[in-house]
Amino acid sequence: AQVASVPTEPIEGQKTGTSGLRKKAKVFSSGNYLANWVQSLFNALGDEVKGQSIVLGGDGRWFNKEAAQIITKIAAANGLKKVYVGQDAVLATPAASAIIRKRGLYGGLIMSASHNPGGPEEDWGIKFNYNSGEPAPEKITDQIYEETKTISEILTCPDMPDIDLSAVGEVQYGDTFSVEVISSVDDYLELLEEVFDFDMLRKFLSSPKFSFVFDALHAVTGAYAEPIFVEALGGSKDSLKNCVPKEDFGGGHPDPNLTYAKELVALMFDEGGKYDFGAASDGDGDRNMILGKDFFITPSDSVAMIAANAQECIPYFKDGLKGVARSMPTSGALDLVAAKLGVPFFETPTGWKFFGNLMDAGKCSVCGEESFGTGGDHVREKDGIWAVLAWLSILAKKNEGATDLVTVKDIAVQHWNEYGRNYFCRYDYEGCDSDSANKMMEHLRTTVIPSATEGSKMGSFTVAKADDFEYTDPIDGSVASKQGIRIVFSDGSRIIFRLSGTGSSGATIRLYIEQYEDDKSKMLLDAQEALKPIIETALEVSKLKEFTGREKPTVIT
Ligand code: VG1
Ligand code: CO
Repeated sequence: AQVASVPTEPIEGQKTGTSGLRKKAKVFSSGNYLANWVQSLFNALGDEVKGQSIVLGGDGRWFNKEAAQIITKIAAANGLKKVYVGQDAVLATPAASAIIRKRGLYGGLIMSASHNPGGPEEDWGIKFNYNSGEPAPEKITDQIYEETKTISEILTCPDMPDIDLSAVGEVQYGDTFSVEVISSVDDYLELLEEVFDFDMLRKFLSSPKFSFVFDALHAVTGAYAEPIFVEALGGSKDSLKNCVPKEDFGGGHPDPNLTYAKELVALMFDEGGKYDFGAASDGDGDRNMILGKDFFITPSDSVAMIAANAQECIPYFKDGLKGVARSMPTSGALDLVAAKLGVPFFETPTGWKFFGNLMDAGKCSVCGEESFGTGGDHVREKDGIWAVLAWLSILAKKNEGATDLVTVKDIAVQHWNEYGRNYFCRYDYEGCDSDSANKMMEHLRTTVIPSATEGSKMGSFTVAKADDFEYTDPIDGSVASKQGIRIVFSDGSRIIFRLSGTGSSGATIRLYIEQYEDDKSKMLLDAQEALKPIIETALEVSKLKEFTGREKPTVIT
């Protein structure tokens, strides 16, 4: 195809956040906004990307199909050899990661703003994943941002016909470029079949004593739920809720937590709960929420419980775990499991990109974040359906030979009795004024941290240390600083403040609270009750109300 150079000018603010570039869909879909970023990406990658193959797909939100046409034409003009596209431009984030790894691709582009709402009035996003399937490291995202500041032309192939995204198969454009539309599901499902014991799962899902429900929140895992839970695992179709993906996610907020997954929460909690197991996933299929009957598993506990049971219940881990990792704000439940298993443990900044190096180096098998992200080293992204299958595997195994159903709650309570319980919760203050939020962080950094010396008192707590979290990657030595204000107390309780890096406007303050309890009589308290004193202390020292005018968080998870 004929290459054309289209003049353009830099657009401000095209800086990658925690997970790709996210803005209002209106912004992305107007003028050269998307094209500028994509061209900047190829400029940043330089000669290395020429002649290479990438994968392209997304979470099915509004503008993805048009974006796929724009991106493919720019890819062709920039000398790529081939673009694999998920059918209908659909690929869950972990599926894209799986495809990069399986097919040995140079990388991939994922069109998603994840759990942010979709539609013409809502959010859009894009990110680049590199050759082991991992979100691009900061070295690359920083370079892309530099390129966006000086970009002057976009290379594209305006005469190239649009791809038929619905037809699986390869189409050649000229001598040097082709596009292959591939199944959104096949590669990913094959990988899951290698990781888990599908025979065991099939048997368990058909057992009359067990019932489950999966809610795709009208988002991308809707495209995966039937082929995986029903066709491959023999589950009932009635178990699938909201599994027809929609461009606006049915007007909802595709975030699997107790606030936004209302329908599922009602099914699992009202009148004592209708199902034994319930799960949901987010916009792009990398997050998960795990529920038992009338019972919530916090993501921080989930990763710890999966790690503790992995070797026994999941064939992929039959030789044991190489190591485990969690993001800094995630509770210390996983640390206790790592110590018991005697495996290496890592604490990384928020965002999945920091786990990739550890996994590539063979130092981490299972990792997780408090933000409903859990995963293993079968891919380099968090993986919602993987987490669901991990929990189903634990349940299936524990129920082998059992007369009464061993429940999600039974597994959790047994875990807490063994390790103690890390009570945890997160308060989100969404849509704050950016200046006020920054001022509060500055207050914490310059006033609170310096005065929080070892042994000093904060409310009824004694400070052990306070800092602004900094991470040195043990593999490549790169340093990420200012990753969250952390106040750790002598009993291991923690207060953490950070600003979100995934929003499309304003500022979101996240407050994370953790308190450890090993008194066996206190394993089943209400988390909000158990954490009340420390939450009050956090709000007091941060002066959050004064700075933001907010009486209450918008979301509690
Ligand atoms: C949030 C979460 C973080 C997660 C990120 C991407 O980031 O806190 O743990 O990795 O979203 O998840 P932030 O910067 O807003 O706190 V997803 O499912 O939106 O790709
Ligand atoms: Co997501």
